Order: sequence, then C-alpha cells, then structure tokens
Amino acid sequence: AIARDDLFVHYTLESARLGNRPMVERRLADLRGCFADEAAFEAALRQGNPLLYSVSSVEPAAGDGQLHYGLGILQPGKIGAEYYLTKGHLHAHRPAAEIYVGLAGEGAMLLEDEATGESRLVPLRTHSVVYVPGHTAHRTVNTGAAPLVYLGIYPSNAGHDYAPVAKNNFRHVVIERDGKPMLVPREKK
Ligand code: S6P
Ligand code: ZN
Repeated sequence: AIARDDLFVHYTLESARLGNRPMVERRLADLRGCFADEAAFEAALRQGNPLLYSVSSVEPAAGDGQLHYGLGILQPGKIGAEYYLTKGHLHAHRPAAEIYVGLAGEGAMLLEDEATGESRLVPLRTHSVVYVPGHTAHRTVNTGAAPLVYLGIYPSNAGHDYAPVAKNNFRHVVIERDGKPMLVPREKK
C-alpha cells in the first residue's frame, strides 16, 4: 500500500514545499544558456548567484495510471528584459500531458509543440489551470513582482527530457515591454 504520508501532504504558500520532501533548487548559474541576453546573464552572475526556483515532488507510486506531482516556486526578476524562467523540458515519455494549477503570483507557461514548433503563451496565476499537452516543451515564467507558486501534476511515467531544450532552447522568449509580458521570436545568433 501507499505510505500514509504519500496519501496526505501539507504545504504552505510561503515555503512552497510539499510536506518534508526535498527541495530541488535552481540558481542563476544553473540556468546558463537559457536566457537570450548572455551579456546581461554574465553581468547578473557577477553580482551573485540567486535562487531562481525550487521544486519539491511527491511520487507515491509508479506504474500505469499512477500520478506524481510537484510544487514549484519561481522568484520574480529579469535578465535583461527577459523574465525569470524554468529550464523547461519535454517529458521523456512524450505523450505524457501535465496539469498546472496556479496557487500564487502571476506568470505564464511557454508551450512549444515539438512536431510543429508552434508556440503559445498561456497565463498561469491564482485560480487558473493550464493544460500542457503531450509532445510539448514547457517552461514557466514569472511575469509578476511576487513569487509564482504552482502545482504540476503528471503521469508517473512522464520523466524529464532536458536535452532538446538545452540544445535548441525555445523558439520564443518572454520579455517585458512597456511594463507588459510579450512573446517575441528569439534572435538568431
Ligand atoms: C514536471 C513539471 C514541473 C517542473 C518544474 C521545474 O513535469 O513540469 O514540476 O519540473 O516546474 O521546471 P524544470 O523545467 O526545471 O523541470
Ligand atoms: Zn513537465
């Protein structure tokens, strides 16, 4: 049977931690290559190596039909004009979809269809749910001034594949223009 503390898990929005599960932390230095403005990235890194996001996960059981979930907290900030973001990934099991529930803060999900390259920017905020289809690279961005807290629920066999995003990044970037988030094509290097 599934352990009792996997049947009921408490969290707070302040710590954004699921029970006592370990927090995986991603700092600025871990995001090398993700941001469009490399000079701004290196300049920011010379000032320090702040925590950008952390995720704690609950994995009650593996196997067909089972679910895992993770609670993420992404800090507000920008590198150049580009909002703080998560690395982004495809699921190793490509058909695996995911549900994101916004719990606090204001942000968006950048979705990119692996087959067509079509990009979409979908708001992620309190009282909203985002459906991430299978075969879709997904990255979370914080477009607000407060931490963005969200829950991601996914099939236990989804897995992470970071390699395609590490190699090609996303085709679009989410930047602030005139105080508002905007999706623009990434400039070719
Ligand atoms: C897992 C889910 C999230 C992310 C988290 C961190 O399928 O999409 O829990 O892992 O938002 O992002 P990333 O891209 O660093 O794993
Ligand atoms: Zn995912």
